[in-house]
Amino acid sequence: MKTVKIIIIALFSVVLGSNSFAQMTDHSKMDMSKTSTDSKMNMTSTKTETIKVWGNCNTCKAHIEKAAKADGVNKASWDKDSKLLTLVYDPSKVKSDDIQKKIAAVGYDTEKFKGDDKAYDKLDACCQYDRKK
Ligand SMILES: [Cu+2]
Repeated sequence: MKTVKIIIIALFSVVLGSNSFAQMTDHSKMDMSKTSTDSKMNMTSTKTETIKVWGNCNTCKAHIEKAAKADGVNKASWDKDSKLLTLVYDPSKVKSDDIQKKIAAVGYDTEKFKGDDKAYDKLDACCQYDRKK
């Protein structure tokens, strides 16, 4: 009878022990999945967008990319042949419209905004692109 009691107690403690162990494991699993979800959210929080920006040459490219670089903009790359600006940015930090406004302010037309006239007039002759109508 004594042995049976000991066995029951032993079994009980094993069950209890494994239970609490299982709980701990669950906890660490939850924490891990939470962390991985968070980092996934961080990864998907950058947005890639392609915007048409009018311009001619490599000087334009330098102007456009410099104007596009801002807080929250990870990448700004303009292609003079396709006239497409590829932006990789964090939409929680910066808006596409604001980036385009900055580009327009240095004289370049974008899809949404017309380049500033005074800034355009000051551009090098090679950069006087055919303006958006
Ligand atoms: Cu140019």
